[in-house]
Amino acid sequence: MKTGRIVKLVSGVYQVDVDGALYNTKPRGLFRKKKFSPIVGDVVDFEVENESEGYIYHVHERSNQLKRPPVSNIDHLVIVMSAKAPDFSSQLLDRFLVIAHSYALSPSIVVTKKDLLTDKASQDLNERLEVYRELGYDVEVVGRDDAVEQLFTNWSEGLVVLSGQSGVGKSTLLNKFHPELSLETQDISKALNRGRHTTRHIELFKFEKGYVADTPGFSALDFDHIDKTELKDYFVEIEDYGTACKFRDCMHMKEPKCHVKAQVEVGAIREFRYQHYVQLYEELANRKERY
Ligand SMILES: Nc1nc2c(ncn2[C@@H]2O[C@H](COP(=O)(O)OP(=O)(O)OP(=O)(O)O)[C@@H](O)[C@H]2O)c(=O)[nH]1
Ligand SMILES: [Mg+2]
Ligand SMILES: [Zn+2]
Repeated sequence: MKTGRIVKLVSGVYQVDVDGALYNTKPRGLFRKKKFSPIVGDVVDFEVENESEGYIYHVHERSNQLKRPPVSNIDHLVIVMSAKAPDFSSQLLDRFLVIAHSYALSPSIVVTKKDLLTDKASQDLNERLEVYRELGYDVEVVGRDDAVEQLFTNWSEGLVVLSGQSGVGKSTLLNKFHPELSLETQDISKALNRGRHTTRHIELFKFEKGYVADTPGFSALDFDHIDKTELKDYFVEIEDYGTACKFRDCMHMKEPKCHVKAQVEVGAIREFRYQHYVQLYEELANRKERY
């Protein structure tokens, strides 16, 4: 018996890493009966067969799990946005943050392509990002020629997952830090035309002390698991101030004596953050239930 971590899934075969040795394994039939599948990131026990093959018979309990792409036991989620091409959008960032919080992950934020901004635009962006720093997020801004070692030192252990829209430069960041990876990157115009990610599957890359993965971004489907009543908990300041509303189950929409709306009025909660909350709340309330 051996224990290792699933680093890759290719046509039903799970590649498991045990201290640098790779095994091609398959799950035992018992998982199928339970409608349970192992996913990348899982720590598994398996029986070795034919030296480098094996059968998974036990999956260790997951500390967390992203649904799309399926990956588990994430230690650090990094949301990557670009300053330009595609343009920075706080609405998109807020959606990524909601998804991260819905999986109980505390994300950090990296904004790339600073070099494409004029000084003025760079200053404006910094002001917009200051809001997120005040909310407690770690925000870093990098350009093409900036060193990124510093960025990654905080994330050198455990499993680090980079997530973000296509073309923001996730693979480029990883290549800078680990040139030996030589991940495929793509001209942004081509990426947008194709409408899909250059990076399409999830794979964990192993380093001295941990793993790192580059994933495709989220889509609208990724809000499926979020109930509209829990959305308020995923905007940190709304959750904070919300405890002082008159009604315990206040959704901060049209309720009277809403402390959140009062804080928006006085500017303690940014208007744009509240608007993003309201928009998303309405989308979740109006979506068609799928069975
Ligand atoms: N000017 C500039 N271009 C960058 C920077 N980072 C990435 N790029 C370019 O942006 C394009 C897309 O980068 P990728 O690393 O492929 O983006 P990705 O996030 O991995 O995209 P997907 O794999 O499609 O999800 C490439 O042409 C990169 O060279 C940067 O800091 N500055
Ligand atoms: Mg990529
Ligand atoms: Zn309220």
